[in-house]
Amino acid sequence: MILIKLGGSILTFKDRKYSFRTHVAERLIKEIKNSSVDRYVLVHGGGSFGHPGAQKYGLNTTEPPSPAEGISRVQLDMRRMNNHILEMMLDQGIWAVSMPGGLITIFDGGELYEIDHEMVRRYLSLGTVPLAFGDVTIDKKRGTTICSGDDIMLGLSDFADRAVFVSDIDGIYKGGELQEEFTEDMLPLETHDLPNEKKKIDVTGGMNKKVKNMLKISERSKTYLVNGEVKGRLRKILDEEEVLATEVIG
Ligand code: IP8
Repeated sequence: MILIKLGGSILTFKDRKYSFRTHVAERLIKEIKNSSVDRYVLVHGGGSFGHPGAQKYGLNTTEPPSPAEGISRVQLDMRRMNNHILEMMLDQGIWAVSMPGGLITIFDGGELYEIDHEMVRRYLSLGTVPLAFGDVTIDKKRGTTICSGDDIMLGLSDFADRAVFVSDIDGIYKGGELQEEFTEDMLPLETHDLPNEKKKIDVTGGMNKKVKNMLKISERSKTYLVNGEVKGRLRKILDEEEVLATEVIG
């Protein structure tokens, strides 16, 4: 099984609320379809659908209680985004099933505590494509928290062969240089290592947190970061062809 995450930064313009990048999303779904990969889970992030509301209602803070209105509204925003992708997949004959992060996970103090592997496995075995996404979820200590797409990637990585993160950068940079391979000793990343970072609202922690998470995933499955803005790169990495990307090695 392959895990593919389409980041919110590629699916939306992060500084314009609810701006879904239909053409980019359609192309990326086609690239997956045209690749040789047939057993996969697709995960997506929140971008300008999930993050502004999560920030507005303080859903990713340790301060209880999370306002019921915020839980409800941010879940709606994420389901709206998810529906765009779900419809696109169905239009291309990919039989995806929606799996809200809020219904397949439980958190404890902001950390993933449990993820419903069985649900994911059973849908996979029916020949469908689980389409999971970042969401508001239940937290044993805080009441609720934000489950990011990256948390879902980590949670499912123990039965994945490969994990591919699709972003809007060519890979991970260190000291101005794109790294073909990234290892733990290269942390932390500094601001100048993060080309697009500053403009964006990201309630789930920024690039250092993402890379740390990828390092953990890479202990279980081969892990890559690839630029989805450039046509063909996602298809190539899925087909294990030579392509510009970073392999994260934990
Ligand atoms: O963009 C965040 O998911 P991410 C989901 O993968 C929400 O961190 C609701 C902000």
